[in-house]
Amino acid sequence: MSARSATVAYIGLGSNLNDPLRHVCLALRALRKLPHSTLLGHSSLYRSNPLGPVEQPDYINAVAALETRLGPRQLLASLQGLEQQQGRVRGPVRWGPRILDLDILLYGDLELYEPGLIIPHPGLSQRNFVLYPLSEIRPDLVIPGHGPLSALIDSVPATGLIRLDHSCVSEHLAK
Ligand code: A4P
Ligand code: MG
Repeated sequence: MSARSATVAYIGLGSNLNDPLRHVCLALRALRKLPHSTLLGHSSLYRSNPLGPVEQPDYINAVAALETRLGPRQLLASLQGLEQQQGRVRGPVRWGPRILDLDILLYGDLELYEPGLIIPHPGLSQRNFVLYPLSEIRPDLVIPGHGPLSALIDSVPATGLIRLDHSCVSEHLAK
């Protein structure tokens, strides 16, 4: 890998199939071990109402801050690798239920609009299950192209979003 300076990226985690709490916890553990990267921290876990066209279970969501020397494409490929390792099968339905979804929400100040990779993530500014966990770890964040996170929060109610008192304890991971 060519030398690249470290950038702080924010990763959105979501799961609503096959013990979602466990899958989000496993994904946080996997992010901790991601090459060329350091997990700086993560939000609480949240339960959220599903956004999407099909009837599906509630989601567990969280946001992680990752300092990384991976470029945006390398990071996306690594995250998709983690999704696959945890058994994600891409179904035909967009926004359908999934074992694990890892989205790049932000990558430093980067604004990118390319086939297969859009940063900031296009749903970020309207999704309470992204904005509230993000503000838990970086309330002062300014979102490229959108402005202060605090202003976005003011315009998006926390309807259906519940912060969980759940830490990813080892017996849960050991299952
Ligand atoms: N892609 C483009 N930009 C990005 C990015 N910044 N990060 C591309 C990650 N991927 C990005 O994603 C489809 C394609 O998006 C990828 O191949 C990648 O090249 P996917 O994960 O295969 O499919 P998807 O997740 O079903 O589609 P999409 O449009 O990314 O959906 P979202 O936006 O991820 O939403 N409700 C609740 N409560 N909580 C959730 O977490 N998540 C979704 C999925 C729907 N409803 C939800 C939740
Ligand atoms: Mg996705």
